[in-house]
Amino acid sequence: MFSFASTLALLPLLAVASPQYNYGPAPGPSATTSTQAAAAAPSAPPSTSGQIDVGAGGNFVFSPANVTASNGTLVTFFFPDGGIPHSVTQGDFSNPCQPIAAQGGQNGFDSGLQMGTQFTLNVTNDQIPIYFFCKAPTHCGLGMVGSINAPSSGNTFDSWMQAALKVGSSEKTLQDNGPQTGGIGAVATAPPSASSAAASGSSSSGSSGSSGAMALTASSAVAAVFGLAVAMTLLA
Ligand SMILES: *[C@@H]1O[C@H](CO)[C@@H](O)[C@H](O)[C@H]1NC(C)=O
Ligand SMILES: *[C@@H]1O[C@H](CO)[C@@H](O)[C@H](O)[C@H]1NC(C)=O
Ligand SMILES: *[C@@H]1O[C@H](CO)[C@@H](O)[C@H](O)[C@H]1NC(C)=O
Ligand SMILES: [Cu+2]
Repeated sequence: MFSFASTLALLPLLAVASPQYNYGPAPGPSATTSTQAAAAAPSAPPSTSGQIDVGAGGNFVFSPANVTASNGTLVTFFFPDGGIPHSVTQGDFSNPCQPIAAQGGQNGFDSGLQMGTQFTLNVTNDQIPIYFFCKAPTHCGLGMVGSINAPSSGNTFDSWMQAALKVGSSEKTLQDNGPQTGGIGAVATAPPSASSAAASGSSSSGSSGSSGAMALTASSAVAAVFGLAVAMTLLA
């Protein structure tokens, strides 16, 4: 008979070994505990109809990181006002952690490195996936990436994240050329402006996406319970 004590001993192992999605925080020593995530969670006002708000920063995440937005929807990124600058830079699925090449004379959007500002995109073609990343050194390779209208198979948000994590520490340091308006599939019509969210405290967004530290923590708990159930079934 399988003892309760040895089941308990297995728990941490099972939690680590169980499959779980990694929508927001990068794996690794810097992003696995909820206390760290809570201390640095990116914040943005709640989203409303036609307006999606994304926290851009904190523990190297966009929150929510995978959003769905139809034509004319505004997606506003809020950069935290402290310490580490971040960017929202349009990327290319086939070339992670590098700015997308211009298409037909149109460059990708790029907020440039920012702190305490907000940057808004207007979705102009909801039929194409839009991928973005943070160009601050090492952030993309740590998984600071996001998508708008990524497909549910093929070039998904998950595979975009995995591609960035694969670049990892070999990420090339990018030059910051300041804000670039325009964009492909979503356009910035203005450079970043002073953030209206600065005074709103630390309310954490994430209502319209499956990303963020809380989702990760919850999925870890589910994975641990699931792992225990599987182990007891196998060992019974
Ligand atoms: C977003 O872009 C569409 C199409 O170009 C335009 O009609 C709309 O006015 C824009 N929305 C805002 C708030 O600028
Ligand atoms: C959104 O706009 C693009 C570009 O004009 C167009 O190709 C696409 O069909 C529009 N999407 C919908 C749902 O109408
Ligand atoms: C990301 O959002 C798209 C819709 O924009 C959805 O089809 C896809 O399943 C989402 N992916 C994840 C991993 O949540
Ligand atoms: Cu960043």
